Amino acid sequence: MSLSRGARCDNAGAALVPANSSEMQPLGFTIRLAAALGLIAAALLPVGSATGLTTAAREQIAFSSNRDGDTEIYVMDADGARVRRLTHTPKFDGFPRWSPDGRKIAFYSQRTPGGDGWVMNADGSGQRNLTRNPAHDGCCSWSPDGTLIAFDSNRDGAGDVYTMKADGTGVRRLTDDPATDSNAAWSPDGKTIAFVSDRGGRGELYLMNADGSDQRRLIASPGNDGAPGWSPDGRRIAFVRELGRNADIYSVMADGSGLRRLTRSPGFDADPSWSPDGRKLAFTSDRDQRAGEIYVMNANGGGVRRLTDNNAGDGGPAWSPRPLRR
Ligand SMILES: [Ca+2]
Ligand SMILES: [Ca+2]
Ligand SMILES: [Ca+2]
Ligand SMILES: [Ca+2]
Repeated sequence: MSLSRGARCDNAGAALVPANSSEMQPLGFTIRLAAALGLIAAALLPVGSATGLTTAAREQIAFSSNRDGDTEIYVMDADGARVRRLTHTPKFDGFPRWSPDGRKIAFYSQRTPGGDGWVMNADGSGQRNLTRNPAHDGCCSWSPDGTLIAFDSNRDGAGDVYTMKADGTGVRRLTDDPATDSNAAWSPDGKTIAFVSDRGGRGELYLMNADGSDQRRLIASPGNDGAPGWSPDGRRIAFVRELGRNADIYSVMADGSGLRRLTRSPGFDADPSWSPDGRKLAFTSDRDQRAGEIYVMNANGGGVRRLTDNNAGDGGPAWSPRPLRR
C-alpha cells in the first residue's frame, strides 16, 4: 500500500490492478487496495428482475471486478441491479470510460503486451485496440464532443499525456516532461485537461489547455493526489489524496480554491466518478474490510450507500453520461 517515489494515483479500476504487474511499472501505481487480490469466488449478485422493465432507460455504472476470477469490465444499473459482464479475456481489463453519447466504452486492457487503450460498444461488442503500441498505454478520457481521446503512454520514455482521434489515429503528444504525467481528464467545456504529474516531486493535480499549452499546478498536495474527475458543470474536480496508508476522496474548485474532504474512512477510498446530474459520486472503498466494493455518496460526502456486496474486488466505477437502454 505504500507509495513508490514518482508514483501516482490512477483512475478507475486501480484497486484491481495486479500489485506486481510489470506492465504497469513504468508509470507506477499508488491507489491500490492490496486486499483486492483476494480472488475469492464471487457471491450472488443482484441480477434484476425479468419483469419487462429492462427496456427502460436507466443510468448505468461500468466497473471492473475479479468476481469471475480474472479482472473484467461489467456494467450495472446505478442502483447496483442488473449486473452484466462485457469483457472475457484472461488478462486485466479495467478503467472503463463512457463516450459522451453513452454508446461506447473506452478501457485499458493488458491483453496486448505493455497494455493498450481499447474501445467497445456499450454492450461489449466490437472490441478494438486503439493505441497498438508495445509501450504502456493507459486509458482514457473522451473529449466532450467525442472526437478525441486523451491517454497516457511511456512510448517516448517518461510517462506523458497524448491525444488521439476516437479511431486511434492522429496521435499528438501534449506533455514533454521527464516526470510522469498521466490521468488525463477532459473538462466538460473541452478547453482544459486535468492531469497528474510528479514534476514537483510528488503526485499533484495540474491543468493545461487542451492543446497542451499553459501547464500549471492546480493544487499543492501534502501526499500524493490523483484520479481527477470534473463535475458535469465543470466547476469542481474530484480526486484522490493518499496520505500514508490512507486515501480519501476530495473535491476542489477548478480554480484551486474550496478544497473539500469527502470521505473519512481509515481505508482506501478511490476512483471517484460523478453522476450526470453532479449530485452524487460513485467510488471504490475497502472500508467494510472487503477486497473492494463500489459505493455511491452525495457530492458533499454524505448519504453513503454500498452497491456491490461480495468477496471479490470491485472497483473503478464510471457513471454513464445519461440513462441508457440495454
Ligand atoms: Ca480480463
Ligand atoms: Ca501499448
Ligand atoms: Ca480513507
Ligand atoms: Ca466486492
